Amino acid sequence: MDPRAAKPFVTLDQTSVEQFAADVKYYLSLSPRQLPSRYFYDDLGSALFESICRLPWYTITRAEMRLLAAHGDSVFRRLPSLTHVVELGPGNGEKLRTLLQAASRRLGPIDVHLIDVSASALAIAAQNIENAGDVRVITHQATYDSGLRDALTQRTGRTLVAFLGSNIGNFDPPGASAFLQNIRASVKNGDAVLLGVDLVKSTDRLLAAYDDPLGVTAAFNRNLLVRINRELGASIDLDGFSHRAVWNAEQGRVEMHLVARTAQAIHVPHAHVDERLQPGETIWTESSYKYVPEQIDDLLESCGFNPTAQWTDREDGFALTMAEAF
Ligand code: AVJ
Repeated sequence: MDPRAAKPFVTLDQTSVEQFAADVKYYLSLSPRQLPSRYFYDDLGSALFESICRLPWYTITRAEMRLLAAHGDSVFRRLPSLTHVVELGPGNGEKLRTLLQAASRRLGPIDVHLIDVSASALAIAAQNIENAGDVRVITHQATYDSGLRDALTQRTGRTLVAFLGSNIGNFDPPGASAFLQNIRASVKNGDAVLLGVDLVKSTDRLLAAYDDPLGVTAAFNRNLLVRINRELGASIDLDGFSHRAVWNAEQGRVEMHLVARTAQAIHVPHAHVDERLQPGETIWTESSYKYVPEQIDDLLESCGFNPTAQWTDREDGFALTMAEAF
């Protein structure tokens, strides 16, 4: 069947309640206790994240949009005969739309592959990108790994893989390397990556971005508990946990935690979880690694990509880096 007949077409690969339950059980039993940050993004969590992006204290989104608008044309100039763009975790699609619209010459026809675990995010992103030029949007409801494999088997010509929004910050250093090496293994020489990465800045600014005065990030964090209650039949006392952001200078990351205000019991019937937390005990829910520009180049190079351009926003400390597979 001509894939152009169904547009956008969707590949199913949904995270199940069973997987969520298994992850909650496993990660809560670790020391220190954890919950994976990928579970932030249900409908409410995605809406809260979109609100975070509008907060005056969270500068990542605006800084990156400025860079994409200002330098998007340079990105495409460096990629003549581009035929495919793959974006991992497109969010609402506005970043990629801004990039595509920055091209001064006519692009296309271009196949745009969007990969995300959230069907609703994909639908919104696809809509936002479909009218950004001569593009055909193909969505993959999948994890990055399987979605990427899927998207790249359909590649015919030169490909750009975009990983924006400082999403790479959620990987620890070995994870970030493994992730980029996996991309490298799936692309060909001359294909490129575009990486948006938040930079190290003053502790005050880093903490304000992850512990905002309006409490939106706190709500985003505590929504994990809301999900466990609703989806796994638990009755965790939401008021029993407070939000905490920490700058871990040694590791170069902002950490988010949920802190038990008093002794807390976490009983999750569907996950066979029965944990007791001491007052002050924490659940580590996210790491957002921050980079210095040279670290980004080194990371890319060590993973088989040759950095060809880097644009930085000095005001908000953000870097957009382009690199070519060698
Ligand atoms: C979407 C992973 C880039 O780490 O800054 C925002 C998520 N967490 N506020 C980030 C997030 C708290 C965000 N990323």
